[in-house]
Amino acid sequence: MKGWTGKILWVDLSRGESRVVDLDPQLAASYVGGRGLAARLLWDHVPPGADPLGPQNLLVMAAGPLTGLPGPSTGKLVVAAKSPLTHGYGDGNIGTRASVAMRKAGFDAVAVSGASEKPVYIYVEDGRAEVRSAEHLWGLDAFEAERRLVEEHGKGVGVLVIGPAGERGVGFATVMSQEGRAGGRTGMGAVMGSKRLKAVVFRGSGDVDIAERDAYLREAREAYAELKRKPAYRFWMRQGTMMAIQWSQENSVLPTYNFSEGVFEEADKINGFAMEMAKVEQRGCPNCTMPCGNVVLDDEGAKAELDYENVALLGSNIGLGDLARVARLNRLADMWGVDTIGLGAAIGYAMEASERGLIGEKIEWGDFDAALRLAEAIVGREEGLGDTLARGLAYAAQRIGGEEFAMHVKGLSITGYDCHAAPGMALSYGVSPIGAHHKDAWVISWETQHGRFEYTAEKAAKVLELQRIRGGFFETLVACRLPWVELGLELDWYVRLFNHATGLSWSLDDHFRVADRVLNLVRAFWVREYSAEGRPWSRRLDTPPRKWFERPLTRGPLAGARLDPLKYDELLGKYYGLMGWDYRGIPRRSTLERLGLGFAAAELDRRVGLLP
Ligand code: PTT
Ligand code: SF4
Repeated sequence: MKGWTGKILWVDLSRGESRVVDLDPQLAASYVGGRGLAARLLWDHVPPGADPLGPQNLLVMAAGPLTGLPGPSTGKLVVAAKSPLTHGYGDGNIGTRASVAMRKAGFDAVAVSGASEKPVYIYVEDGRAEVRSAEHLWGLDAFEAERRLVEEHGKGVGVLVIGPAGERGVGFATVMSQEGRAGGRTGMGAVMGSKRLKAVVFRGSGDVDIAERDAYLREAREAYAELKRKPAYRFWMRQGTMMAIQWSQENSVLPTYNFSEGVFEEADKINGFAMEMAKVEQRGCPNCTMPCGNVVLDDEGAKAELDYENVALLGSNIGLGDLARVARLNRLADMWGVDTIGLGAAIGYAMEASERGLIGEKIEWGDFDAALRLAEAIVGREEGLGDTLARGLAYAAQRIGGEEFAMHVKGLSITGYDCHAAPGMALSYGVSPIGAHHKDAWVISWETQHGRFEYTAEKAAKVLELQRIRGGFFETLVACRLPWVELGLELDWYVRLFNHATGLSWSLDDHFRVADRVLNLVRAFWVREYSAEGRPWSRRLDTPPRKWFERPLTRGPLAGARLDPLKYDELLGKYYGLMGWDYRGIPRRSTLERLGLGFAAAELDRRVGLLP
């Protein structure tokens, strides 16, 4: 099996034991890696209805055949588990030296089951693993814990770590690495914490055996050179994802005041140009020649790494037009190991709840001190509002009210795009495989050029096309999608790199078949888990919050715009038709069987009755 290491490391934390299992070549060919492999492992090994924060949940770290090989932006890793936030499939994609070191240590994936009684970390080195005490690390923030581990094990290790948010089970706690890389908005850090797993440390000295080494290396060199020739390269190197603040403002999609508006009056204080004035450093993931981690000093003089989403959710969405203060919230979120998007969404929701008199606390738009205090209460799980918000927006809305402005889909808070005037992007959030995330179908850019207000079949097809590329192709390879998204590095480069690595002769369509299999298995996992937990499945779950349908924009050039509920529902139906799903949003038996998912069809048929 060239291109894959062919090994999965299994660690059972209840017993403190590990074992190495061969990766079935058939499984590798069917699911490739990353999200695909993770989804299949979760389907097979998580008992239906398992408590996401219980020992039965499985935490998977999965690489793909391109991970860690020299090649554009291949230093990425998928972290996945049943999500404590959504109770469905959850994953995230983190750029980290741990991805490279894991493959060099001989593993395509690490799967962690059980739970330890005492805090531990897993040390993985060249084909073997040990479970070690982490008593001395428990309670430390993610930066400090990683520094200590690097001191103990020497430079050259890759570390995945959680902060206090993960230890305390905050629903949107992330896995962290390298003081600014975060993965798993869906609460993957909380799953680690529930297993008392503070960190996983990787050291590897081997090489992944690939089929056509010379051809691979030549292709990779050319791809790197091609990237630097792309016209967008220079501006990207200046602003990275931060350039999207200006773009979103110009297109009335910048989340503002808890997704009530799409323009922010102080956007120029927090946009990419403001960031450029404050920038002190540029960081990135391994193997990346277009690093997008823009580092600025926050209002306390400490370094903070900014991204578009972080600034949109912790800035305009809470009415805060002060980049240095946004940067402080961003840095603290990274140290605590909590999702910046989830945190900004929780604060925005609390500000609106305060304005509407649903809570006693006075938390006004743009009030930095109140936002900071609330963030501390959430991460500290302080009794009352802090603990309620730490459980996620779906729970908070049940307790507090304001369901129409709790901005989430299936429990995962919405990322940085307002959709009052973007039905395609609303659909993308509605049907994302993990809850409201743009990672699978960032259709907004295409939508602004092809008709903002249409609800056409073409739009539904575009969402599916992007899901196949972003959520399927890149998440299974596993590589960063930004060289393609932002600089236009053609997909064929990745197909050729994959073929040289594996010795296979796949076309892009072959990859899309894998993508369809993975997207359907993920949906089947959601339906299975909801059914096992006694939650009825319906198309309502694929619909974004009522605010975008009921309360039009009041500012900017698109004032008056809002989504049309009937047309949205029709658009959803068009998407279901393309996917081969029924009116409930459940895959048909024929769809699952065509994709080699007969085992999932049998299980779902028993539970919810499949349509042919
Ligand atoms: C991703 C989500 C995003 S999407 C951002 S900013 W973005 C937020 N970043 C956070 C952060 O930082 N700190 C923190 N405490 N929480 C954060 N939560 C948010 O998490 C990230 C980049 C970015 S920056 C994006 S778009 C791309 N995402 C990719 C993806 O999903 N798949 C893929 N194959 N390639 C990708 N490339 C880009 O990676 P999640 P990272 Mg991320 C500080 O994790 O769970 O997927 O959520 O991993 O290494 O930080 O890189 O404008
Ligand atoms: Fe990481 Fe950014 Fe490079 Fe992608 S473009 S690999 S997210 S540094």
